[in-house]
Amino acid sequence: MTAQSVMIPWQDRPEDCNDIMWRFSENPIINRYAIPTSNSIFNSAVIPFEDGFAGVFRCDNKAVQMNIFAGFSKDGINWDINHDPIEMQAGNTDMIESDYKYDPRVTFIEDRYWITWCNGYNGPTIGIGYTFDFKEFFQCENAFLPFNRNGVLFPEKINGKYAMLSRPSDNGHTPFGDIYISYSPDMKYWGEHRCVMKVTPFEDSAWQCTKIGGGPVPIKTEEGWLLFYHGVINTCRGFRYSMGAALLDLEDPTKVLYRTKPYLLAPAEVYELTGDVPNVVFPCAALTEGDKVTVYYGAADTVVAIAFGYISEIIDFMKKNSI
Ligand code: BMA
Repeated sequence: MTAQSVMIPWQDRPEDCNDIMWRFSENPIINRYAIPTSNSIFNSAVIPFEDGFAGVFRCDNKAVQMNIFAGFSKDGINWDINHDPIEMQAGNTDMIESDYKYDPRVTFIEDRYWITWCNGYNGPTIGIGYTFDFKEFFQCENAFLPFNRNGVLFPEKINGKYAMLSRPSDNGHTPFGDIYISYSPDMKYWGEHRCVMKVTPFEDSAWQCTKIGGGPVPIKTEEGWLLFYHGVINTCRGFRYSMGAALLDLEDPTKVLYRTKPYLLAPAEVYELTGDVPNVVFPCAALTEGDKVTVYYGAADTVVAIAFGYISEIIDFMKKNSI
């Protein structure tokens, strides 16, 4: 089980800070050259594991090929990332093609750790795999037809079915995108596709007016599923990726109860403003301990950083500043 015996990484809000979420003073926590072959390490997922944490990391190599790597940490901050990418064995289907893998998410459901990622199969779509130990990995059927990105599983079945958010997209640097939900009885066949959230009108909340996508696995709270997500605006310097949050109904997550009008975190620090792709804050994982939440995000498509908040404050903020 993921029952937590370890403390999540945490730093109290600085005294002079009035923001709902604040950054770790030692960001970034993983630098671009953390393994010998890497050009960049970002948009990665972590989860409590044994007496510490495990993770699935997006490491692009120096040929700029995208792949995912397992890693381990005692404290969630200092990571040992394997030098070789994850090798998949056949899961609930024959081995299927994977030209590349990127932007993983990880969650524990029932008896195993499930991983979703953007899988190269005639263009990007959502790959699914599982592991029990972060040593052996099994690849399942792709969830959707190409093109799709940001496949994010819910951490438990909803009304008896696995549930996953995703963002139908195109084969390039998609200039559109809304968040959908799909259900599956078996992690193989996905259907009942419904729209959850669309981009906002520019006049209402411009940071999320071009495209949005699910971030970390949703966090179950008494009031609903807390979903951190990324929102994008197209500026004269290109796409700018920020982070907001929404609260989805526990029984029917297509019902959006609240959604932040202002962002919670947007590119502002040097490591978010500059890198291989400037102006990117891209959350892919969150750890919780009581009311505390620590969000892991890729910064400028180059490094991994973390930010902190209190779940109750975030929900309160959402209620007062909802679209
Ligand atoms: C998206 C994905 C992400 C990336 C982002 C910003 O389309 O490729 O991996 O962080 O663009 O470049």
